[in-house]
Amino acid sequence: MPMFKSGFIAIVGRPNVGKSTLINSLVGEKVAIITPKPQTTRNRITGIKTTAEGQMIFIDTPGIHKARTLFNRRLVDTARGALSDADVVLFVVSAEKEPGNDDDFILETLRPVEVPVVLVINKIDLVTRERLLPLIDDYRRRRDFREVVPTSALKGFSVDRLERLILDLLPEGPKYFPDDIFTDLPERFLAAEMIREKVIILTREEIPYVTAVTVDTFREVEQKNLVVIQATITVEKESQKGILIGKKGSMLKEIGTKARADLERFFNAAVYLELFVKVSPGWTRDSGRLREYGYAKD
Ligand SMILES: Nc1nc2c(ncn2[C@@H]2O[C@H](COP(=O)(O)OP(=O)(O)OP(=O)(O)O)[C@@H](O)[C@H]2O)c(=O)[nH]1
Ligand SMILES: [Mg+2]
Repeated sequence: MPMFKSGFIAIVGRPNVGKSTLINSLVGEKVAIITPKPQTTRNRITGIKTTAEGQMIFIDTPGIHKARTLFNRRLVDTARGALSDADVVLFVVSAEKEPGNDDDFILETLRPVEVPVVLVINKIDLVTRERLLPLIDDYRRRRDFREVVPTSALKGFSVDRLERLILDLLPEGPKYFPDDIFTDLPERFLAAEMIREKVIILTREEIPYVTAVTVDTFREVEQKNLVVIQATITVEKESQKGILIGKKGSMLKEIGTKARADLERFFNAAVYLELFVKVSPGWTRDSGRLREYGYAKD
């Protein structure tokens, strides 16, 4: 019998390059939220894919950048923390962008990493072949990557090829999770993330970056195939609370409607969703409250 392989695959890169889109595409389920705005992901997101040959435990991470604020430093620490457990690292970059300071900073972070590092050049649907080849050379000059795989996580180009490569690189190992499990994240967390995704998509300026979502109630009513969710959206200022609620509650209603549709699909049940908005002045600069909202050091 061929041996079974398993291990952890850390997905790292600058904000907005498509790491979360890639994990969802690799796993075949939406485990990570995706928005057009940078710094969407704030935690380690696990996505598990099991095949006859092996079990791949993907870890999506916050975008790594030269962070100045306490909150952003926490996010970067979370991302770097995922590297220590990894058997394979996917360094994801965008084909649209020249390698920048943040990429060099990430390469610096990756320098001591001894496990295979694969360069994933994502968003190739946005560039021509003429543009891609010099970009590959440019990155190759910065590190001797185990492999370079151009992908489009959005369109699904070369995601199969990447999976094949990962299985080849993983060590022999046990099946850590049952076949049908695709994440180990708690349902409450997944629900909070789906709500946060809608807030980021529907709001502007600083609002996405000062919003935390916590689920206060998550109750399954099995006889009715219903899930009751009460969640609090926290912002830093009264004015931001006003924007989130909107005229006659219109914004909060839209967030609720869109989140509920996603939650119903995800939990395959009817969802009763109730949202509250709270002001917690300066929470993004306060280590105690960062921890309270789920952004502690791992
Ligand atoms: N055209 C194109 N867009 C993509 C591709 N992959 C991701 N995107 C888009 O890029 C944006 C960011 O995608 P995410 O997956 O949230 O990026 P991320 O790297 O996880 O971002 P952070 O969590 O903020 O670090 C979204 O609008 C995606 O739809 C791709 O292959 N092609
Ligand atoms: Mg992300």
